Amino acid sequence: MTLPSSWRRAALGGTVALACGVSAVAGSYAVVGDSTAFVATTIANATVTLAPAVLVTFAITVLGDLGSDIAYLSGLAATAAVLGTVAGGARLAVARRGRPTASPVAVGVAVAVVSVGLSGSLQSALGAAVGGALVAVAADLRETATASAAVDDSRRAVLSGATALAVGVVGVAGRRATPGGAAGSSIDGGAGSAPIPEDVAALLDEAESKSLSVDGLEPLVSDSFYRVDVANVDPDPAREDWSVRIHGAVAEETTVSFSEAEAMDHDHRLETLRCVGESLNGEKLDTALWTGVPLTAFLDEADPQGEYVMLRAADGFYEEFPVDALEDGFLAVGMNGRPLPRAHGAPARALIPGHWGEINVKWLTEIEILDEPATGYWEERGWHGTGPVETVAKLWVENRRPDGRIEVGGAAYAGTRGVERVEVSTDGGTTWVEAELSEPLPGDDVWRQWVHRYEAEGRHEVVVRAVDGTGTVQPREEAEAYPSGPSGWVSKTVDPRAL
Ligand SMILES: Nc1nc2c(c(=O)[nH]1)N[C@H]1C(S)=C(S)[C@@H](COP(=O)(O)O)O[C@H]1N2
Ligand SMILES: [Mo]
Repeated sequence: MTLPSSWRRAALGGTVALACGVSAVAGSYAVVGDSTAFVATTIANATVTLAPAVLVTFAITVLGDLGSDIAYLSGLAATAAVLGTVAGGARLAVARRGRPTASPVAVGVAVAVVSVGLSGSLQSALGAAVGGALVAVAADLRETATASAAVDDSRRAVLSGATALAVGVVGVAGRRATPGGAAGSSIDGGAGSAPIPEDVAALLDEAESKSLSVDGLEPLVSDSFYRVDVANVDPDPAREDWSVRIHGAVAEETTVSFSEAEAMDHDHRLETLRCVGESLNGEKLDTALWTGVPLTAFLDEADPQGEYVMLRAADGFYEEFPVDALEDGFLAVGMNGRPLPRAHGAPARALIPGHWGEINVKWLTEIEILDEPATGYWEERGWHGTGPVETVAKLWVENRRPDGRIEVGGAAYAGTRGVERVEVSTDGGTTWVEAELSEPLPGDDVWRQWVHRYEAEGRHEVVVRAVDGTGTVQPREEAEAYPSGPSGWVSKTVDPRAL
């Protein structure tokens, strides 16, 4: 069966256009990498901002990292479709004027214009233009053989697709190979291997020596720290350009630049963060050693007059809470002895002890003091995550010891109330014993580890619960993360024969 030639033309045009779009996205990536100047950033971030709240909640609580990957991929696809449509339009317009040889130029110009609009970056747009134009060149190559039109069309389509693929591979591989490229810049904030200051090293050593040695249990300073980002592509503000503005209901509006913050006396604080959107036994709970400046250092000068505060960030994120919580707040510029990594809010983020992770605003740009309460990003989507964290004991590992005993362990966290003890039941909650706890770390807002070792033959149910520093037992009522954080006691069936 042969298709009418007009259909074939249209199919070819569509394929070439889409290939132009894919190649344009790859071309931009090759030049600017995983930065906010990447041409897909605007649309990728808009997919999250504009998505219905239920979808975002589902993506975060159920899909987790997969959810953000899907959101990012849809952003890439949508950008390729937009740029592809632009490229296809340019090719059609040129063909109508009977000058098909001008098509790569037309595609390049059209893609460049739209890409500048999307990314605000000439470099990024140039990369996109070259990517798109290369496919147009491949598609417009004159045939040498006297093949039939049908064969020729499919050859052009394959050639366009292959060119897009090649640009994609070169773009991604090229970025990965460059030291300043996508992979490198997000990991150490460009710090390289500068020596860790002595007082920081001492605290890290202390955390290491107090960590329980339990196979599979993360140490007290987390090896890998969880991430929650509303943007698909994180901001990457340069330190020289960064400042935080304290304004609104203040006696004196104040702006603090990075070098001013840097010049102030620095503290080091061990502090734990926990996301309200995690599952009951989830792992969005981590601890780091943060370096920075107490927020009072600049708040005193501004002299807040209102009862509430809104923190705003470079990614468009914003969270509101009672101003009192700022008193113990911290502006962190370092993490575990290194400059704060991009993923965790470089160059500076807020840390508000004892509160759910969400008000620990990353890439902080504004502290706005308010007279009236307002609604933050997550609260607009139905969450209640601006207050103090709930108490939780996690059951993260089950091991068989060399001596044959069973070993269960995890972490427990109760914010600034502290963890007084962790209780374990190995009979489904009938009887309880106290678990062994890690020695407390310095700091008012840090987790503890727990471990319990015992003899068991048959399958049994292990249940854990923490008791906070006020003597209050972790609530037993079960609840999903949405809207106020997960609740209940973690329990697991342990089968000694399977360990
Ligand atoms: N600017 C900004 N700050 C943010 C977020 C964000 O998406 N953007 N996520 C918040 C949430 S929901 C949590 S739980 C913590 C997570 O911090 P982390 O990514 O460093 O672990 O950051 C908070 N601060
Ligand atoms: Mo969170």
